[in-house]
Amino acid sequence: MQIIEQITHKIDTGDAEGVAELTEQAVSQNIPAEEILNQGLVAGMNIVSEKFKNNEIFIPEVLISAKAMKAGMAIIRPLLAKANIEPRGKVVIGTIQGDLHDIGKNIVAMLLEGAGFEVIDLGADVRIEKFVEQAEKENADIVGMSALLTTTMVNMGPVIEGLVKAGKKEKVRVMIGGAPVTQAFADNIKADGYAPDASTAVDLAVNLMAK
Ligand code: B1M
Repeated sequence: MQIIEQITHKIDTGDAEGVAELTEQAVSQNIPAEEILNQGLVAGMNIVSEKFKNNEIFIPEVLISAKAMKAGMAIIRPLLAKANIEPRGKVVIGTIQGDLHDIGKNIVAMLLEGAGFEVIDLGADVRIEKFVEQAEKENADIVGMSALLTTTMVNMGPVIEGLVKAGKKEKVRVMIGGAPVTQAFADNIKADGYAPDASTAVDLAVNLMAK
């Protein structure tokens, strides 16, 4: 089995130590960090997602795999972030209020950093008001919100309304994503952009900065 496939397998089986070890090995073999992320780590999490959906595994197993995913991400994060470059823009990002899913958001944050953005990561379950406060405090160019639940994506619209009320919407662009989010939903809540995956999120952020 190739090393990347082994990483995928270790995510699936929730072996954090194994993932860390193999990720180190892949890095030392000069396999590009983006390849390790997309073909190895994310591919593993996709298998886990599918099994969870089909009731083949349950929350404890998913958490163990999520921990393994984080072990691998910690190793490649510094490689994705380019040092000493003028930031392309400042992004305040977080998972929306009520929602604890942070794996996808972390990947988006990591790739944005890698593409030269300064990223302020507010974490998960971020209050609606906190997005507005932090956008103002950090003088953000972009606010990025992630939601994985149909019950929490509805909290994204009020953030945009909060930015409008605070007189910030003219300056700040809002981008959203996460499994249940769609372009139609983004249009409906008047977000400036939606991205279905982390690579598209980077392209979107670059385009939003040009506007
Ligand atoms: Co949860 N969960 N979960 N879960 N969980 C889902 C989302 C679910 C679809 C599973 C299912 O039932 N089929 C379902 C939601 C159903 C719905 O709302 N329609 C669900 C549920 C129901 C729940 C709980 C309610 C379960 C319970 O307690 N009964 C509970 C909710 C807790 C809460 O948040 N309040 C819960 C809990 C959990 C865990 C804690 C066990 C764990 C999260 C661990 C963590 O994140 N630290 C978990 C996980 C892991 C999942 C699944 C299996 C995988 C999510 C994931 O990490 N995917 C998920 C099933 C699924 O999505 N098919 C599921 C991998 C990740 C790389 O993809 O996050 O989509 P994703 O991110 C992508 C894109 O969406 C995009 O780029 C990323 C990378 O390409 N993207 C953006 C994401 N954010 C973006 C932002 C952008 C742009 C793009 O701009 C800013």
